[in-house]
Amino acid sequence: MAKGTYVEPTFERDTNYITTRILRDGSEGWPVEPGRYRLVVSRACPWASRAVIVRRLLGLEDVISMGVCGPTHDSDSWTFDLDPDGLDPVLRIPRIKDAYLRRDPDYPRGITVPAMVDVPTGQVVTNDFDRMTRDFVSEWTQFHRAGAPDLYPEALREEMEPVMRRIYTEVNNGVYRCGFAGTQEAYDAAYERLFTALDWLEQRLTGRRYLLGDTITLADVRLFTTLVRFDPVYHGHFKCNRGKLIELPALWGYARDLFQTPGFGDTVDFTHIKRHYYIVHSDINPTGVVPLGPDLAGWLTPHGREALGGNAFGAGTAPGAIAEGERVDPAHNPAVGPDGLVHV
Ligand SMILES: N[C@@H](CCC(=O)N[C@@H](CS)C(=O)NCC(=O)O)C(=O)O
Repeated sequence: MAKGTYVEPTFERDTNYITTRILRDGSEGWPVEPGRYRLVVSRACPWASRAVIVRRLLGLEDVISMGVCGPTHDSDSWTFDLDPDGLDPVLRIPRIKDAYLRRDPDYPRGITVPAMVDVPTGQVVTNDFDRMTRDFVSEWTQFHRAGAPDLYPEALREEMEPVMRRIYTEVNNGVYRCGFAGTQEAYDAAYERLFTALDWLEQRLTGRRYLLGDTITLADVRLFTTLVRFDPVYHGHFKCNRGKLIELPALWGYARDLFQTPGFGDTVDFTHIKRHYYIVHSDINPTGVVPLGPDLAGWLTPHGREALGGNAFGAGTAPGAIAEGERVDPAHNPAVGPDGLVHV
């Protein structure tokens, strides 16, 4: 999101991306090639977390490496402060901004995650989160693991697109519209829009296991990253407080169902999430105090959604082990064990 938007009456997201695509036919200059690209993320960021989840669901870890920035970027850039020497071990840079400047020395827009970086040249190829995950699905097919789910099934696309669109504008972005509203009127309108959409989703998910029916799709990944942040951050920090996620029975059951599904909860770092929002957004939380709650124990409780039928991976299988360097710190997510997996 662009700097300075905080004081605008109505929050506007910077959606000007570097839109170059990494394609099988290499027609935009960057071909699909195992080992060539590095996905740079922050586990705090909901948009980056989509890419983290999709990469794991599809089993692309061995072909696209991942660099993880610390949760509290400064006004300049996300940094690799979690790495021992403050440098990304592959790109050998301290800030993701450096990869943006390699691509364009006068890069004028927000330095955002997720970003796909070309390792040989050190340049950002794309930071278009929407296209990125779609391309993981359609362009990297040859490198998907055996048993990878079809996250964008041909037969469901027509129904999926408006659902994903509404989730993006009303929910993923809707929470930010509440949080960064600069006037009472803008906030009131944003709050109405958000909870209207959550009521729609509560209804939709009452009779369906997943958003599009019996198996997970990209639409579920997109909704999950907002839901998992709702009670820890959006309810308080962004004033999305008509109620908590845990008070919406279908959405809460659905969120727990996904959380307990390999590839979802095992990517979540609650500590990074809370530190990012409460510390970085000093405009709306000037003290920088990070709340201790909420109690996260509920994420592991039975969700009962099996009764709706369906199965997350359809004809496929769940992703397996997580490489040691990619595990979420168990101190940051009470559901993960030392192997990085969620244990129900
Ligand atoms: N800008 C993208 C999503 C990416 C994004 O906004 N990432 C945030 C973190 S959650 C970011 O990197 N912000 C840094 C900044 O704006 O300085 C969008 O249009 O939705």
